[in-house]
Amino acid sequence: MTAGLPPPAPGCTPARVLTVAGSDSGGGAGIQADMRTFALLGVHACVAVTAVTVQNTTGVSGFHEVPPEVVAAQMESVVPDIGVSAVKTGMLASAPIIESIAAAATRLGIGTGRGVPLVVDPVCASMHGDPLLAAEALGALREVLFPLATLVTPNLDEVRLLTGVEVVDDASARAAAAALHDLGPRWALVKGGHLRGSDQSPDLLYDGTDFIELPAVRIDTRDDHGAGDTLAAATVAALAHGRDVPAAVAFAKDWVTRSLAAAYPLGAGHGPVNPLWRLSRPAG
Ligand code: PXL
Repeated sequence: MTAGLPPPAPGCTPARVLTVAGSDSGGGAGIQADMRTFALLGVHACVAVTAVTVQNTTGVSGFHEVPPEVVAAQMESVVPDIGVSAVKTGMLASAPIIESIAAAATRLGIGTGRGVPLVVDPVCASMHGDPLLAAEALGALREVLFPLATLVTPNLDEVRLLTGVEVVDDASARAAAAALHDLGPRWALVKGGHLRGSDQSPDLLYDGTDFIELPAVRIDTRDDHGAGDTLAAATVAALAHGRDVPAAVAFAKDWVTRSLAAAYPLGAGHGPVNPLWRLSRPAG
């Protein structure tokens, strides 16, 4: 399936996307993860930076927020000029940044029912538990951004923070998907990758009517930094190539599973998932 997305012909303008996200100085997650996957999947990515994190493979020691109006200005600058056919949000840091993004998205025709699909990866904390979103910003995420989202892609910790539902089995995963969908997105994806004690990593996709199960074998690696970003970025790339949401998510699930299988150790902590497996031919 990953053979999937057609490469752009030389000299031809590829599909364009926008990522609204934070920078990871270690190069594993955030914008840097998004850009790797976007490039390998043949889309041109514009960037609206929300925050500059200071981090390495052992954790996040701090971050500097971009002023909310500058986040919106980046979006306003690139979207009318370059044109984008799908948008992703990742680390958003604060409620004022979320509100500014939602207002800009509405002005620019981004979001469910507006023409340009919006994938919201509700990043709350790093894999080490370091906060990447102010606790008081959860309400803004739920109330302002989720209703605009075509798809939301929380992991199980984010599901608990956003809905109060603790996912432990299939029934609670369905309850969580329904609670997420009630917050307004067109589709909700509950990612099972953080399910404890399982050799499976099942995801569950829900549109308010049908549950779609996306099974996958768990790849047992400590080098999984940037997995969530990579899944959402691959989904956005597939949407930009014209796939519908279930097909885009299925494509992305396969992409991230292969990228986890190819992950490499780095530094003293957690290495990144590795979409560079796609470059299997030697250069030259
Ligand atoms: O993987 C979530 C994420 C997103 N964005 C940034 C991050 C992280 C996790 O550490 O640092 C900037």
